[in-house]
Amino acid sequence: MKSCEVNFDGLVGPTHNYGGLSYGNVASQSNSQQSSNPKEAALQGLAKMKALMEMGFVQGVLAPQERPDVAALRNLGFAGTDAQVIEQAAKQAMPLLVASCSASSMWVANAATVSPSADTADGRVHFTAANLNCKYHRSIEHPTTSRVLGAMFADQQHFAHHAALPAVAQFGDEGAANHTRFCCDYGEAGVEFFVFGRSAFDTRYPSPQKYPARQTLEASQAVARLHGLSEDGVVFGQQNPAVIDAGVFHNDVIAVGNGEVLFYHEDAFLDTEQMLAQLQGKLGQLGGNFQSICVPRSQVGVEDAVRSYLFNSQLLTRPDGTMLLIVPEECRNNERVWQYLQGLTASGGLIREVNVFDLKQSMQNGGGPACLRLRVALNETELAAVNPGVIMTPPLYDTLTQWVDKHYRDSLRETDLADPQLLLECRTALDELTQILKLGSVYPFQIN
Ligand code: SUG
Repeated sequence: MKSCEVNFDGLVGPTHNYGGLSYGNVASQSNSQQSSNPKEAALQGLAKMKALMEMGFVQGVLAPQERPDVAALRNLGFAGTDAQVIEQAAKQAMPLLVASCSASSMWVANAATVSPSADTADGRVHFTAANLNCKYHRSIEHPTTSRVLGAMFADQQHFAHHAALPAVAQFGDEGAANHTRFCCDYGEAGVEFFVFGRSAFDTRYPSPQKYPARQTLEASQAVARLHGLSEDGVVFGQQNPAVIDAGVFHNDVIAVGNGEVLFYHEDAFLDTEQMLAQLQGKLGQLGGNFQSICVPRSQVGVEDAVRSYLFNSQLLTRPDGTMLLIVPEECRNNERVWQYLQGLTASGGLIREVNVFDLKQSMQNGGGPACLRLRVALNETELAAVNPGVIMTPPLYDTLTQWVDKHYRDSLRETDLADPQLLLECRTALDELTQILKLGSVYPFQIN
């Protein structure tokens, strides 16, 4: 049976703004308080989805969340009508209002960890929503994420959904941003590579000194157990704490993998040789030929990697088996990175082509091409069981761009977040979106 990897991209929500909410994420911190353009952000994301669809890849779309999250503000003690809740929060605790307005659910690589059916004990595709508990503004995403994923992948014969792990730092889980799968064919068993930043219970593992390590070993292990993965099909590796301190808050900022290939920076991991040997050995057992492409620090330093988001790229397999790298514009603007990429594609290796996308609105909050997509490998039967409303088609692209044009503002600043009208605009837009994507009722304002 034919299988493929589907990229479900997060649609940027109407409240996209630069809140400076992510300590340890250099772009989020340095663009704090800038004026954002939600309309442009959403259109940039849609342009990427359209381009991939036109290249022949199956492309899906993942809906944004209801913001401001009035229910979250109520849980923090603000009361009255929705407008009063927003007004009080703006007056008494602006940082909480800003957090409740974040459109961060757009970075769907953090929505969940996904294991394809070929890897799992019960032969279903497994999803675990990420608790994202390192940052308050992201920790409020998972209940809606679970409902949206449930509406997209509703057929229980093929899809299994797990609730987010316990919401404590010891089980900090950031989803697929720290998870890569290697395989010969998407429909065959593969090796799932979980990368963690620290261990919560075992002091032998080092931790970063400055910035938080968001993913714990124990969270990754729990996800592997929940998904029913076999020991032979799993490798755990640790991120180099020094790169976390240099701004690599997720592993997908310093490495990306697909098929039999891992593209990574020399400084990305601890015990790199041993980890590569495990990946090679386990994929070898499955008949695969693991290959790694290491970018040496002499050619691209960690700082350039973080600034350009070279590794937050999408590594896609073309029909002829060669690979294509989808990178953000910032890679072309960085001389050393661009020179490296020119050399890479000219070398006759597996990666033959680099495509550049303007995702500046998302990039300014630390979200590149890979952050914006959640990968789900599906066989033909499973693909047919996905809610067809979320699969990108030329008419859906047109409908969504018109929807964005109609509902989104082209400028948003912190003071605008206190406007109760923004909540109404957001709800009106999302209500229409659930009809466009045929999701049913998934938002708090629709179900309470
Ligand atoms: O969690 N930025 C996100 C970026 C997530 C990128 N995802 C991956 N690497 N997969 C984060 O730090 C910034 C929001 C603000 O500051 O307004 C933010 O949440």
